[in-house]
Formats: sequence, C-alpha cells, structure tokens
Amino acid sequence: WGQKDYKLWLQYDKITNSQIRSEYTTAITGIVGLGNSETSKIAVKELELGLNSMLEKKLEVKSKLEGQNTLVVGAQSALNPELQKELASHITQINEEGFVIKLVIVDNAKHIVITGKNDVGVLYGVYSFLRRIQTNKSIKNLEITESPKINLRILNHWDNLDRTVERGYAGFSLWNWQKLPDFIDQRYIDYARANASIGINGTVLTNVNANALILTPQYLEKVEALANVFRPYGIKVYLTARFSAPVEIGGLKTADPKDIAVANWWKDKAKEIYKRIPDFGGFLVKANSEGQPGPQNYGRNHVDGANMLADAVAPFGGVIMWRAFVYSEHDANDRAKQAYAEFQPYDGKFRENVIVQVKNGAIDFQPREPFHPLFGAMQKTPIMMEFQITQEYLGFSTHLVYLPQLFKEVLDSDTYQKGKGSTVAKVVDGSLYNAKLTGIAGVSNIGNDLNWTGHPFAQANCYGFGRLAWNPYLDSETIADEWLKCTFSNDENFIKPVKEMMIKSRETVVNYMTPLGLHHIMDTGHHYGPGPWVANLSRPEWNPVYYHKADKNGIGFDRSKTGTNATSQYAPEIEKLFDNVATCPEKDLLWFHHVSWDYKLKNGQTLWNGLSLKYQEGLDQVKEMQSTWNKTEKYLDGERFKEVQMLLEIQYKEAKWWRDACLLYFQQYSGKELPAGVEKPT
Ligand code: GCW
Repeated sequence: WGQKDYKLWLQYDKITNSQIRSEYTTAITGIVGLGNSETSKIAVKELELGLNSMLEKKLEVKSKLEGQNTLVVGAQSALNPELQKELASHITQINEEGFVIKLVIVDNAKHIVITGKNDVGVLYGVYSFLRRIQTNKSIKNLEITESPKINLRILNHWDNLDRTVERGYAGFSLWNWQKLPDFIDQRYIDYARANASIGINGTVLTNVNANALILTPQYLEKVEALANVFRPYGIKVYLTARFSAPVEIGGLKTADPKDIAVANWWKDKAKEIYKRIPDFGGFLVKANSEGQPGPQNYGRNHVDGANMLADAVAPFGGVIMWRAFVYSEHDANDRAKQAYAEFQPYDGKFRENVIVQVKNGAIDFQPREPFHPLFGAMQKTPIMMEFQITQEYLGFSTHLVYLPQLFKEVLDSDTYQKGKGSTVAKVVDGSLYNAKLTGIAGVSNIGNDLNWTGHPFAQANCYGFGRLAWNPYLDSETIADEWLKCTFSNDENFIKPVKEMMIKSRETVVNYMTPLGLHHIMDTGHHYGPGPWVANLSRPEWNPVYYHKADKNGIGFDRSKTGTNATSQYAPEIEKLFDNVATCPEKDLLWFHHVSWDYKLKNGQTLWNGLSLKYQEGLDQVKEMQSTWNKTEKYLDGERFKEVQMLLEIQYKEAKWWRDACLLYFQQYSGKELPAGVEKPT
C-alpha cells in the first residue's frame, strides 16, 4: 500500500505511446556521465532510473564520449574541449544554478548534452529533461537555457523537536531527532531528491515558534548529519533562531541585541555551526510575534535584532530571514495594518544579508487575501515571499485545493509601486528594484505519512510551489498539466477534466468558506470548519466576529478611508481602487468595505442573495469535482482513485457544513429569506 503515492511526481511510468517512445529510444542509445562528485553520480543514477523505466530499455552508462545518440551529462568543466566550445555561448546565459540542454553534433555524431556551470545545475537539467520525457514532449533539436529566477527557494518546516508539526496534517515530522545522527532514514534521501527535482535549494528544519535546544551541540550534530545528506542535492540547511537563546542555553542574563556579550554569543554560535556545516544557510526568525521573544523585549527594534544576527553569520556567507508577521494586542484597530506600519519605516536600515520574509497577505494565509502592502513598498530592503503550502485555513489535508492558483494570483498582482507592471513577482525575483538577495518560502505540507502530504492532490501544491519558486512567471495551468502527467497519466481524457477540476478548486473553496472578501471566520485555534460566531477570545483580533463585523446594517471590515484606512498602505492607484466600493474588486469587497445587506452587486443581486448564492455555488462545485473524479477510475490505480474519492466525499459534507453554518449565522443579522437556488440548510 502507498507505493504509488510515495513516489510523488517521480513515477517514471512506461511510456505507452509507442511512436513517442521510439522517438526517445532512437535519440538516446546510451548515457555518458562526466564528473565524479556525489551530485554528478546522483544525476546519472536518476537518468538511468527514469529512462530505463520509461523507455523500458537498459541504457549503458559510459564515462567517455563515444558513439552517437548519447545523452551527455556533466558540468562545463567536465566536458571535452570540443563540447565546451559548442556550448560556451549558451553557458554564459545561465547563472550558477542554471542548466543548458542542447543537441550538438560533433564528429558527425549527434548527442544531447545536459550541462551547467556547476553540478547542481546539471542535476536540475536532468530533472527538467526527465520531465520532458514524463510529459511526452519532443526532444528534437533541443536548445534550452534555464536559470532559477529566485535565489532562495526554501521550505519552512514548522516541525517541533518532539516531532509534532505545527499546522501539519500529514503525520509527524520527518526528522527523527532521537535516532540522528547515526541513523539516516531513507526518507531523508527521498525528501532531498524530490525537492531537487523541483529546484528547492533550502530547508528550514525547525518551527518558527522556535526551541533554543536546536542550537545546542547535541542537536547540531544531528543537523549536521541532515546537512550532509542534503548537500549533494543542492539543498542547504537553515534553522530557526529563538531570540532568547543566549539566556536559555547560553547562561546569559539578557538577550538584548545591543549587549556585547549577547552579540558575541551569537558570533560564537555561528562559528560553531559553520565549523560543522560550512554551507549552513542561516537563520529564520520570528520575533515579537504571537508571544515569541524578540528585540522589543529589551526596548530595541527589528533592525537591531536582525542586524545583530546578520553580523554573526555574515563572515560565513549566511543570511537572516526576518519575518514581518507581527501584530499586537495593543493595537487592535486593524491587524492588517501592523506589519507595514512596523517595517516600512525601516527601509534601507537592514544589513545586506537580511531579507524580510512577508506572508502573501496581511492577515494570515486565508483562502483569499489581497496582496500584502509591504510588497513593493521597501525599495532598499530585500523582501521575500512566504506562502503556506500546508492548508491551515483551507481544509487541512482533507480538502482538495490546488494552491498554485492562489500563489499565482498573488504573484501576478500589480503593486503599482514603481508604476504599472510592478507585480509582486517582480518584487520577489528582485527585478523591480534590482535586489541582489531574493527568496521565496513555502510552509511545508510534508510529514511522515506514506504519501508525504496527506491528500494525494496536496502533492501538487508542493510541486507547484517548487516550480513557481524556480520561475514565478510559469502559469498554474501548465504546472497542473505537468504534475498530472508526471503523477498519473498522459491520457488527455484524464488530464483535461482533472486539470479543470484542479484549476477551479481554489475558487470553490473560497466560495464555500469565505466568498466576496470574507476572511478568518474559521473556528478558532485549529482553524478547521466554520466559526463566524466565535467572540469570546481574550485578544479581539483572534475572534472571527472582529473580521466579518456582521450586524443588522450589513457585513464586512471597513478598511477604507471611512474605516481603518488600511487602503492607504498601497500605492495610490491601488489605494484608489480598493478604497472606492464601486471599483474595489468584488472578490475583495468585504475585506475592504462594510456594505449593507441590500448593496447591489455587479450581477444585480443584493449582497445577501449574492453571498448566499456563492456558498451554494461552492457546494455545487464540490459535487462537480466528485462527478469528474468518479469518471477517472480507469486511468489510474485503484488505491489513489479510492483515496481521493473518499476525501472528496468528506469535502462535500464539509462544504455543506460551511454553507449551512455561515448562512444560518449571517441570516440572524440580514433577517432575510434565502434566495431561489439556495437549498435550505439542514
Ligand atoms: O497563522 C499563524 C498560525 C501559527 C503560526 C503563525 C506564524 C507558527 O496559526 O500556528 O505559528 O501563524 O506564522 O508564525
């Protein structure tokens, strides 16, 4: 059980179309593996594994170029002078992690060469080439040059040292701290391989709600063992730094960043870590947020804290990813405004090796949020994106939701901060302000479940995150297409309807959970299922009622000028757009405006009727997903078919739960009948 699921998108099933297969078998008669590093060996092994299985042919591996129609794999420096010359102009076009795949003719013999400046680029090229074969694309006259557009492509694991995973819905943490460092679980290797296949080059092993113990020698030797496993796959290890660590494990009286003993403690700690792990990536820090310690505990600010840590890792090339997810109970006026208010004034004050990590929206990983106003608002500070791959507010690993739709909506948003076309993607890839340090983080949905992610389709979210981290301009439909083909089948009769189901699934969940800009109305604490009525928590901004503000007059959070004026944190063009109820996109309406139940929507419906119809639409869409899926049985293994079928059944029940709960609750305020077309809640 679970074998297919375990293999993720690296199934390497036999190519069933014989015409296509023969194109491949003619063009590839053997592999020439150049280079001796661990990474080169992995690259060649992967090709053998993939090609032998997909082409059903045992390819011979040689270490010298001879014959013809071979696949040559090796970094630029490992190629013979003739090949080097052939490829030189292409190699100049790529960066340190990029690759070239090119058909070359030497001595009248054709070869396909996969090369790069470094072995890891070659490895990425190998996965890209294999993906072409997996998706049955032509390999005639190949001439590809590709580089990742973002430097740091990182998974954030919210994994605790006791192996529980905060907001994890796929079992326990992969990291078996008790058995490390001597026991290397095969899963660590499989994890690294899967990540390398989509271009992930960093992993933060530990929860942002950090435990200082990870920085003690007893744990660092375990971290070192993991780093050794991941290194050949191009993956660097990062840790979360608990700001109060100097007190908790260092025996100091304070963790004040301006205290010289504290700064020295961190410097020594960095030295100690780099001695074990010379390519250690650096620290991710959650400070003065949700009760975590930070510089403000000592009357200092984020800049003081981040720069002190930055100075500790700078001599070794490390970075500090300082999170901007802050909000405080002392300013309950509008939580959405706080990160911008606290961080924007610090623009230009951080060290060069600090990057500020900003969640995609200003509240918290909701099914839909407008883009965070900090994107584009700090010209002199590198800003990195934090997406959540794990579905904290989107039905855990029970609901099928294809998140690249959400990711792309954010990346494609135009901030207007440097005029039209200043998209979030351009902030994140650094092109808008020529940022040298760029990054994107995804809060991982991986655990030790047999299928890694809980829901078989949640694998697509992991895959999609990696692909967008590599290239934020890819479109989500292409990614879905790739993933489906690599994971299940190339049969168009399967691909077409299932892809459409995936694409629609994001809007579906918005419809049955939080349509028209509603947000944070999930039941409190666990964030699963509806809870718009919750009003009794000690901090106002934890209560769903704070967010929807439903009353007899209407519903929605007024963040316009007549309200909290959060709209003023956006560039003037966007501010104007959001501020005016008539121009505000309807999908964000109740995020920015409190409108009456009789407010007329663009389709002529009253708000109450429109809202009710959205909830119904969401439910109907889940039914459609079920009927689409029920027709796919013959295209895949019974196991995965059945799993998804059962999960969709739960999703249907819970979409109904959402619809019924929200409509009955809001109806108390609207005082209106449900419109025609909306079934009576039961
Ligand atoms: O959304 C909240 C989550 C917390 C999380 C926090 C954060 C890790 O509910 O579980 O803590 O965000 O991002 O720091």
